[in-house]
Amino acid sequence: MKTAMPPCDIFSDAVPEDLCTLRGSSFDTPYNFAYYAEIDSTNDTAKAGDFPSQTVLIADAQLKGRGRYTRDWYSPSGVNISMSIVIKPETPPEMLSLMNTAASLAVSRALRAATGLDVWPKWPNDVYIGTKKAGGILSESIIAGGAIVKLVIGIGINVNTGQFPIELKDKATSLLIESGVKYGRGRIIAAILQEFDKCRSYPAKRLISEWTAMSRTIGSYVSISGHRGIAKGLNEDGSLVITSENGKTVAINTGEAANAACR
Ligand code: BTX
Repeated sequence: MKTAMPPCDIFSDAVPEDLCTLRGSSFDTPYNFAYYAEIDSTNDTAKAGDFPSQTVLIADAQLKGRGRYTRDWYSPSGVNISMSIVIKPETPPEMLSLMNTAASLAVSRALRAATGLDVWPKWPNDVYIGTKKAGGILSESIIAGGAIVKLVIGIGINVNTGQFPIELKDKATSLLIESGVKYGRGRIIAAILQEFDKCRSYPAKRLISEWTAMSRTIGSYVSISGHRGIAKGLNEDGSLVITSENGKTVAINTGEAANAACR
C-alpha cells in the first residue's frame, strides 16, 4: 500500500467546491472530516490510522478502492463519494453484523430523499437504483483482546459518473445517469450521516423491518453460496433466511444475492 498523503481538513482550499457544504453552519454534526485528494482506499487508511471516533475520511479519488473479498471498487476522481466512517464503539459484536443493514438503509433513504429515484438496499451490502448497482458498503472491524476496538464503515456511491468502464457498463449506474442531474456530494454525505445515526440507534427489530420494507431482496428468488430459493427475511444477526427449493430453511451470513429479481 502506498503511504497516504496526510489529509486536509474540511476548511482547506484543496477541498472541492461541492464538498464545502460539509462546513456549513446549517449542518450540525458530531462528525469530523478528513479530506484526501487521492488515496489508495479510505477503508485501508481508516483501519491503519489513529483517527478519533466519528471521523469521516473522504477521498476525491481512490486508486485501490476495494469491495468485498478481493474485488475492486471503481472510484474515479472528482465525481463520486468514497468515504469511511470510523467509530470506536462500545458496539456489541452482534451489532456489527447489522452495520451493513444500517448503512445500506441510511444510504438508500438519503439518496431517495435527495433524488426521488427508485433507490433500494440489496442484501447484504449493495445500494441499487432499479436493476443496477449505484453504491456499496464495506464494513470492517479491528479486534483487540477479543473486543471490537474500531469499526470502519466504507461507503461508495456513484454520484456524478457519466460513464463506466466496459466491464461495469451493464450492471452499474449513477445518480447522474438515472436523473440527468449533477448532485453536490457534500449535501448527500450530510444526509447519509444523519440517516446513519438514526438507523444505527434503532433496535434490531425496527432496523430489520424498515430495511425489509425498502429492499427487494426479500420475497425474491435468490441464488447465494450454493443455496437457491425465496428470500424470506433477515435474522437479528443480519443473516438472510431463505427457503430452498428442497423446502429447507437456511440462514446465510454472507454471499452475493445473485439473480435477486425485482418486485
Ligand atoms: P462488492 O464486493 O459487493 O462489489 C464489488 C463489485 O462491484 C466489483 O467486483 C464490480 O463488479 C462491481 N463494481 C466495482 N466498482 C463499482 C462501482 N463504482 N459501481 C458499481 N459496481 C461496481 C461493494 O463491494 C462495496 C464497495 C465499497 C466501496 C467503498 S468506497 C469507500 C471505501 N473504501 C474502499 O476501499 N471501499 C469502500
